[in-house]
Formats: sequence, C-alpha cells, structure tokens
Amino acid sequence: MRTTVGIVGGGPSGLLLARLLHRAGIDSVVLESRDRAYVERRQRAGILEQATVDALCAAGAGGRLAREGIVHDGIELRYDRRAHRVDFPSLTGGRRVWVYAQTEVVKDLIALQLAEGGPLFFGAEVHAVEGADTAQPVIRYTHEGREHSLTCDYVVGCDGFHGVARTAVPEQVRSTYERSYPYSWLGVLAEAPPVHDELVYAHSERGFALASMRSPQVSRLYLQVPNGTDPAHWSDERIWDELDARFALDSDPAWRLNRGTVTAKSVLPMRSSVTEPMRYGRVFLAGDAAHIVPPTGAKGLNLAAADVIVLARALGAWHESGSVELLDAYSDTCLRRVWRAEQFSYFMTTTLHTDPGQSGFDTRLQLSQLDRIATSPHAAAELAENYTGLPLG
Ligand code: RFL
Ligand code: PHB
Repeated sequence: MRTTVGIVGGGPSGLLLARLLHRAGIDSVVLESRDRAYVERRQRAGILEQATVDALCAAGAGGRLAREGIVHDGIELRYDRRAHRVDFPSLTGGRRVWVYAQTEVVKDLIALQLAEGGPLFFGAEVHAVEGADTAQPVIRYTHEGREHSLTCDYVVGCDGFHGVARTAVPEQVRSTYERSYPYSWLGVLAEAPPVHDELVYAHSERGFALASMRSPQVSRLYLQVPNGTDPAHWSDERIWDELDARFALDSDPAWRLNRGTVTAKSVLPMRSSVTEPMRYGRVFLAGDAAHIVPPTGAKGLNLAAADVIVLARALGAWHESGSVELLDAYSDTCLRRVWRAEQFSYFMTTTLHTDPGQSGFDTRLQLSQLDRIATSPHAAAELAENYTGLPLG
C-alpha cells in the first residue's frame, strides 16, 4: 500500500492532521493501534484555545462544538483562602477559551474521517518507521494478525509519548529534555453540576486542587496526591471532603462543591519533556510524540493541535508548489511555541502545587507570586495571554 502522508496514531493530533490534509486535497492513511471505543473513551484534556477551535472548524468538525462547547472568559485562582478572578478578554484584547472535552473532539473527528472515507485503521500497531532519510519512508505495522507496509512521501508520528515514530530520528541526532515532578493528580469525573461557572485553580497548604467541568451536569475534578498513589485508597467521601478543604474560602465559609456519583477515578503523573528536532528527513513528530507538559496550564491538546496546523500548512504549500521551505522550518517554528508552553506549564505547576519538602520560604514565594497576579494587570495579562494561547508561529 502507498499514500502521500502516513500518519502513525489516531489521537487528536493524527485525526486533526488527516482532516486538514483531506481539505487541502492531500491523501493520507491513519494507523491507530487501539480500538475505536478505547480511543473515544480516554479521559484527558478539557480546555481548547480559540486557534484549536478554529482548526477544528476548518477541518469540518465544528458543528457539535459550536452547540455544546462552553465559552469561558476567565478562571478563578484561590490561595490563602481567598478568591481572585483573572478576566481573559480585558487582559488579552478579547481572547477566551472553550470547554469541550478531548473525548468529544476525538469522537467528532473519527465520525468525520469515517463518513468522508478517509482511511483510518483501528487495531493497526506500528512497529517501525524506516527510511526517514530516503525519498520513500516506509511504515511497518500489524493489522488483523498480518504484517503490512505502507510506503509514503512523508510520515508523521502522532503516536503519543509511548509511540515508536520518535525512534526514526537517529539517537545521535535526537535530544530529549525532561523533568518529572514529586506529585501526581487524582482525576475524578462526577455526575454533579459544577458549582462555579468557570474553572477554579486552588493553592492550599493541603496541596493543589482544580475544579473543571465537562457539561452543565458533569464535573471534572483534580487533587494533588503523592506519586504512586492508588486511587482505590481514595473513597468518594474522602475525595469530596478533601476538595472542599482545599477550595475553602474565609469570605464564604459555606462554599461547597455539589456532590454526585463518581464515575471515574485515575492517577496521572506530571511530566515535562521535549524531543528535538521534531523532524528528521521525511519523518515529522507532532503532539505528545514530541513533547509532554504537566496539565496545569491546559496546554497539551492545544500544543498538539498547533503542531498539526503548522504541518498541514507546510504540506499544503509543498503539495501546491513543490516548495519545502515551510517543511524545513517546521521543527523550529513548533519548538518556539513548545518551549513557551513548557515554561508556562512549569510555572503554573510549581506556583500552585506543594512540594513534599517545601519550606515556609517556598510557600511565601508562591503566595507572593499569586498576589502579584491578583494585583498587577501586567502579571495577570502574562497568565491570560499564555492560558488563552499565543498566536501561531
Ligand atoms: P495521544 O492522544 O496520546 O494519541 C496518540 C495515539 O497514538 C496511538 N499509538 C499508536 N498507534 C499505532 N501504532 C503505535 N505503535 C502507537 N503508539 C501509540 C495511541 O493509541 C493514541 O491513540 O497524542 P496526541 O494526539 O498528540 O494528543 C495529545 C493529547 O492527548 C495530550 O497532550 C493531552 O491529552 C495531555 N493531557 C492533558 N492535557 C490537558 O490539557 N489537560 C488534561 O487534563 C490532560 N490530561 C493528558 C491528560 C495526557 C494523559 N496521558 C498522555 C497519559 C491525562 C493523561 C492520562
Ligand atoms: C480538564 O478539564 O480536564 C482540565 C482543565 C484545565 C486544566 C487541566 C485539565 O488545566
């Protein structure tokens, strides 16, 4: 089999790329190792930048998003038992974000890809990407028990942090920069209406907490927990009590979350990682295959979308005119934005979480930084610009 662009991985980056290429008249094949139900159920991100929403609309996947997505004009920061709202439009010249879950983005893109007949194979496990530095790289994969190969003009590794495409970049060319954090998140999905109409990020002596949402009926909540925590040790009651304690306000002692049935509980580690370069020969890396951020800045999915927007434009230019100028610039263009998001995610994470060995001095620095955001429009604008998303390079 052969195609113009072989895409390894059918997560949000692979699926969005396939749709953008289809609109540009470029054929592609998506190979996804998992089955459809698994890919559609994976609970992950919830916040979309406007540029991500625009790309989903351009890809033809904007219909349900426009009806069910919820526009947010700000977030609330809680610290020292006080609340401060950061208003995005007034600080950024009108920018805002959307609440629309990654599960829904993926469902919409899969439905579209299958309806328009773009090849998308589930249960297709890629073992190797060969010939990155030749004119015709080849993807080797197994599907329905048989070995196959897909010959391509270009291969894009959209296969996430544990994918194989990254290894097509030779070790002597590849550098990975990483950081891990001494805490994880316990993520909870609950059939409970969100009590507040925007996201609440809380710094407390007991650790970080985040109240997000999936719909007017469903809350998505996170608690900082020690690495290695077993979610089974957190009963529903303990989760609700701990969340209420971390969100506590002196000005409103009666403030409580709405409680409801907990439908999912999982622990996710926090990690930062960047692999450079994001391109070697005719193989490109996009999304989590190239970089990971801790979720505190809500950047993971948006960075993945930004990569494939840049790549789709570059492949479009090559397809139309044969020019490889934008393809040659891909890695540098993406990495500038990636490192900005890495810094912002690191900043949000280390400002809001409590390190196990944290001193009183460290805590006071965090509170001083949060106070600065609450009192200086410049400091607040820095947060708001990064959170709502910087312009695409
Ligand atoms: P994905 O979503 O990991 O998709 C990669 C796809 O590639 C497939 N795959 C393969 N297919 C074929 N052959 C192989 N050898 C393959 N190896 C892997 C996988 O099955 C998968 O379908 O990467 P993509 O598309 O780049 O999208 C990135 C986003 O998913 C990611 O950045 C965010 O979800 C990060 N993230 C979060 N971001 C947030 O902004 N807020 C969150 O709350 C949040 N929660 C999370 C997260 C990431 C998590 N991971 C990766 C562990 C929670 C988790 C658990
Ligand atoms: C989510 O809704 O899952 C979410 C929102 C904001 C974050 C992280 C996760 O920073």
